Amino acid sequence: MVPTPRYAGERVLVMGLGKSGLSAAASLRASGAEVQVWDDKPAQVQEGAARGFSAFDGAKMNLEGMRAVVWSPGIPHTLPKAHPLATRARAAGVTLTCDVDLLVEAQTDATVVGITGTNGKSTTTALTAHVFKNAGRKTAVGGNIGIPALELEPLGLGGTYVLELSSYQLELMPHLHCDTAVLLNITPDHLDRHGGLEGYIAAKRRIFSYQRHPRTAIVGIDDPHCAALCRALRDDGLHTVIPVSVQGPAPGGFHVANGVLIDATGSRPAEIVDLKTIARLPGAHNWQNAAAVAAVAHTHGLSQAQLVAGLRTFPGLKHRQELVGTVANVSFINDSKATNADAAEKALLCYDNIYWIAGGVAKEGGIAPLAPLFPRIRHAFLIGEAADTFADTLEGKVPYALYEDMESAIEEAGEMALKNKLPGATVLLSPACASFDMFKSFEERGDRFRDEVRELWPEAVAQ
Ligand code: UMA
Repeated sequence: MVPTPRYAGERVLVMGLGKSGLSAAASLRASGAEVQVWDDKPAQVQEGAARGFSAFDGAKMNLEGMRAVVWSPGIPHTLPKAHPLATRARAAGVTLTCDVDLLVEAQTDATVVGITGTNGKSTTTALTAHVFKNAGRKTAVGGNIGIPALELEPLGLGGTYVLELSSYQLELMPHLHCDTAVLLNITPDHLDRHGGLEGYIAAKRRIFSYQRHPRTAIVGIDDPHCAALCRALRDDGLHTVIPVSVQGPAPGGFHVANGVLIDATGSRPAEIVDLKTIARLPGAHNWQNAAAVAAVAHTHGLSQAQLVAGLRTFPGLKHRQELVGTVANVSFINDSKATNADAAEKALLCYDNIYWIAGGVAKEGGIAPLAPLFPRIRHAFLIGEAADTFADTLEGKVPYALYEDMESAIEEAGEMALKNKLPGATVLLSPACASFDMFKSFEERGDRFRDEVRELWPEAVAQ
């Protein structure tokens, strides 16, 4: 646990008792703060009580003299409608902050690498941390990736925190100071929370605020929003800007050409590694992640050999094109994190001869945007609420069948793939849907996929 001694003897309210709130409350209490907590869900108030935190009704609580409100990032505080407690706190002049801010405020001697972007931030964060740890650096990884910041170890001087930062967290970080800040890409997301695309971009841009030496800004330049931001950062002259691209050269930065990662920071571009030879980093989206990691490693003095060793040994993340196993040349891939068509597209692009398990609670537009990739799909196995609509979209283009449960879909998909013996055949769970009609979360859906594959084909092994 990271202690937060600056709050010793101060009154602090922790709003929201999910993962981040509970860990913030624990750190603050252990550091001598007078902690009050609140959550709008009675079950979470009880969870707090079970850990010894007394809840004060947020609607009635006296906020005068409160040092800060540690706000859970998922709770709207401004848009689409400000939570009344946020409005009251601001009126009383109390700062809204979040657990990650408390970490960077407490660990000023440690190095902070912050990573954001609409897509790929979890993989880039995990990969950066893996490369650093593999090179023997004292490293801790957390933030939006699912590990609350204050649950990490105190690292102090010589340590590096690799933090995934969401747009929600970036808005709640008055003490943010990344030594190295990475912005991978921007496509419209969470627009209701930020009042539109401009607000979302402004939140992402905050990652470059108050940076400390070497003030390195690593920016993916393959979308127009980030390309414009990269130019603006170069123009301001305050940052060391390193561009990253998988679509073309990135002078002074890192790019990927035909799968080969290239360092163009020196006088002559130098090839680092052919990413096509690294099975755990499939697809152009992962190459962008790898190029950003190369830029971070370069900034922090890692050698090319250390970078490549880390890239090659990265075990990958669960539920993101996770290779569950291979049976007689058929690969079983768990991409349960793909909760929309955009994310499923990234996986469909990586494989040929796909036996595709899809469905759940569809997003607007369904799978229609994926039509150019339909020729890669040998058969679709549809589940959940969206099955009928997806069937309409696939009609006449891709053979399909509907299933009551995911287990039957997995069994049929695997049997068909094994019988057809097509080269590079892949049974791919990449649902293009949220999971809530059949599962508690995308994690539960992915865990069930992995368990079922291993039960049906115990010989499936992930190399
Ligand atoms: N709550 C209220 N009032 C409300 C709404 C919620 O009291 O009006 C309470 C809920 O009852 C619940 C708590 O707030 O008890 C939940 O807080 P939270 O949503 O911030 O969730 P945490 O469990 O604290 O998880 C947060 C991040 N969640 C969000 O940003 C939504 C996690 O990111 C992060 O991993 C975790 O902190 C640790 O840092 C998740 C996420 O979905 C993965 N992030 C979004 C994304 O990636 O797109 C931004």
